[in-house]
Amino acid sequence: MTGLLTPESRAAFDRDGYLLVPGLFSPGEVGHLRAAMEQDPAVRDSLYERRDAQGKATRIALWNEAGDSVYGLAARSERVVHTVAGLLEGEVYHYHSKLTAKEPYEGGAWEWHQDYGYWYHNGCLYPTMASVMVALDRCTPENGCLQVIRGSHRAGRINHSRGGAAGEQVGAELERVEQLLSRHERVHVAMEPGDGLFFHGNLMHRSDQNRSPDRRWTLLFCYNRVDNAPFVDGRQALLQPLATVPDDAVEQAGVRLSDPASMQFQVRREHSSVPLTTA
Ligand SMILES: O=C(O)CCC(=O)C(=O)O
Repeated sequence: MTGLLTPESRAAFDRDGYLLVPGLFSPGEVGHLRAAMEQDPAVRDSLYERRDAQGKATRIALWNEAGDSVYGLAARSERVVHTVAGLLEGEVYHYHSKLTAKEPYEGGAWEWHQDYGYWYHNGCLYPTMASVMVALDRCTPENGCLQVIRGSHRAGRINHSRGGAAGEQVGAELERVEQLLSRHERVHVAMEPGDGLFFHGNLMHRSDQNRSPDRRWTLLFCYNRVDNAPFVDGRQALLQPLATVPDDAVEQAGVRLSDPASMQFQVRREHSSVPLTTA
């Protein structure tokens, strides 16, 4: 099963480490996803903040179980899951999902990192892992769209550490990031609501502060290959079968919220009390 892939897009992912799929979700579907994120009390109650090097906070909510909410169905939709399985060349399961929220003028930066730079420490042996970023709002260089270093996934995993230039965040070794930037193109990935960015676990990425009046929220669905399940127990999701749903499930569900008891939201001490904006 290859989902939305063609031989050309498959080759582009291998070369670049990412693949942008315009209109992965329709305007109606992304409307449901956005409304669910704005209304779901479980999402709001689990939001926490990560300060960047300049002390500006970017906000995140994270849950391990995909579940039956409209955003769980999107994470389980055939178009997404089969595409990720095609890119990673094997059966995948849902690793976790996240909302990353940058409020107008307030939202902080994400410092350079690779997702596998974190996930390695959760006991995943291989970088056969990928994320799908779905734009809930328009994402532009001004409001802090994702930036990627094209082809950087081919450098393999780079060491990450907390603090210093990464603020409260865990950032990649800067000397290596600079070397990557001197050899590869840095791309600002502008996205319209509903666009999907598939990217490899070793792709180096970051995003700037939101210095604009426009909110920037994105949903991220993350996957691991079934044969790469963590070899240690931790708070991250262990292997669970991923039941895919037909592509029309998202439209059919409407603004269906989560059942927090079964979703395993991560709640942190540094819970965010700042009110959320609605777009
Ligand atoms: O939302 C963003 O700009 C980046 C989020 C990210 O890189 C992450 O959650 O690992």
